[in-house]
Amino acid sequence: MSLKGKIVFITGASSGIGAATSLAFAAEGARLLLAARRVEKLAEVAAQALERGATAVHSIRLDVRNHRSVQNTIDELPPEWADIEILINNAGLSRGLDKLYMGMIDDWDEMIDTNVKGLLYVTRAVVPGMVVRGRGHVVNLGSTAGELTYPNGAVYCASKAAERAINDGLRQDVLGTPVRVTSVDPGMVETDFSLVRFHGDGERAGKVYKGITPLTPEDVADVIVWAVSRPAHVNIARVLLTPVQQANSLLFHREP
Ligand code: NDP
Ligand code: 8X3
Repeated sequence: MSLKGKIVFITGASSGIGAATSLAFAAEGARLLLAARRVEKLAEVAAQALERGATAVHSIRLDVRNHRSVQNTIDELPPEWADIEILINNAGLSRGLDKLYMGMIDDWDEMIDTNVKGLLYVTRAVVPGMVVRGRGHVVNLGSTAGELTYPNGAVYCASKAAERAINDGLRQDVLGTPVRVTSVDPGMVETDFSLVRFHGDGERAGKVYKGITPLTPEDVADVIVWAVSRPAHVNIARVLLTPVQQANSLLFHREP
């Protein structure tokens, strides 16, 4: 299925997987609606996207945790941007790596508000239009963390287990419409993810990828573009992808 001229809404487009996915859709000639809180980073991605071949780009400052602002943003889109055809629910983060009984409540709130409630708010604002128009595809970013919980990561893992349940539930609830729903579930991808998790501690973040060739954000973007470009009657329910040196969220082979 050609993606040329299709309106793709990507949350968390300012960094990592979201930025790479924006550029991958740009190369297909899509029209990109990019959202994140850091608009200066979005502007850089937007410029690169136009160079790569995006038909048009519209950037929005958006915090997905704010329900009212998510709904208003979608309701007030310029008419030429209103008919979103592909939604990439990518905005997300981890905070902390602590025993559950020692965890920081603020970290928990931020993960659940972003990864679960934010994803729900965006979905609730965008999918009704897809159903009415009779076309659409939602791609949610899950994780290996959503299918196997690892020590000290219970709340992040729970947020991705919730994503998995929401992905499956949405697919059931749009049955009978042409809307498609896919979860893309990566293992370890080298992005700012670990830097954010450790509140800016670069040394600690670097150790996460030690002795491993991690996935790149482009590897994940590739899978997302593949899933949405299948023929209209094909729904890819879920794709789990890991580095070769990762078997699941607990088991790694690290080179010395
Ligand atoms: P990055 O930190 O590189 O990117 C995260 C993106 O999410 C940023 O663009 C950030 O934008 C955005 N974001 C965070 N909070 C909000 C918010 N409240 N409102 C709007 N945007 C927000 O990490 P990744 O690219 O790695 O993460 C992207 C997704 O992939 C996440 O859902 C993550 O859980 C998932 N994932 C990552 C894996 C990995 O190993 N890296 C593996 C599996 C899944 P800004 O700060 O500008 O708002
Ligand atoms: C991100 C991958 O293993 O760091 O979802 O949780 S992991």
